[in-house]
Amino acid sequence: MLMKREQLAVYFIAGTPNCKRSIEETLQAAIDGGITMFQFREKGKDALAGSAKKEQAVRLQALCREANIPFIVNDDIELAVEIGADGVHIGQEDEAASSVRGKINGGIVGVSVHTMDEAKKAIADGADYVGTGPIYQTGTKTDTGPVAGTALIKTMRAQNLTIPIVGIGGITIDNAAPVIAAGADGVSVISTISLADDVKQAAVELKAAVEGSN
Ligand code: 3NM
Repeated sequence: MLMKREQLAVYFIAGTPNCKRSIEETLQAAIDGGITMFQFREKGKDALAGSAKKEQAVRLQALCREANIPFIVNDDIELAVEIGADGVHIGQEDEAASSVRGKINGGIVGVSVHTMDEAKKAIADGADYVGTGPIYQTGTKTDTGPVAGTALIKTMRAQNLTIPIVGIGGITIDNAAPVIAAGADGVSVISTISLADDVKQAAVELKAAVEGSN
């Protein structure tokens, strides 16, 4: 699946430990609210592993297929290949994007970057998009670097990097606009959607915040 930069607009990420209701119910409501891409990130306490993780992935992939949005797997390249996911998202500690690209047969490769050098390397390695954060304070991931704000996004654009960019970390309906204004194509969120009382409505409002600031 080729990726269009518009597909990063409202990029929902979740694993089973992030959701108040079942992850299927949560993802379906988020899809109904208009998310444009989904990443299965099964990490942390009580995370599924092995066949349970795979079966969960396959169920979520089916919902994304039905809605025609990309289904991306975080880190687990083997799982992504096995189930034919639309792509993978990798961090700096994972293998290089160039090596992942060879394994996933035309799929989307996203890379987390925190500096200009990492961004340039990701591009040289053939990444389809880069994610950068934490833009704001987040309680969801505890091993992030310091809060970065939107400076790197602005620098990437000022230096004419045209790669699709998504911001991540602490992004809400109220603070999404500056991320787009800085030059990002979209926002990645976990808790703003996964922990919302009304998941569909949260996705609707986040999308409006992103589109309103274009
Ligand atoms: N990566 P929430 S921050 C998965 O900075 C992840 O690279 C980050 O969750 C990074 O939207 C983060 O609930 C957590 O803040 C995002």
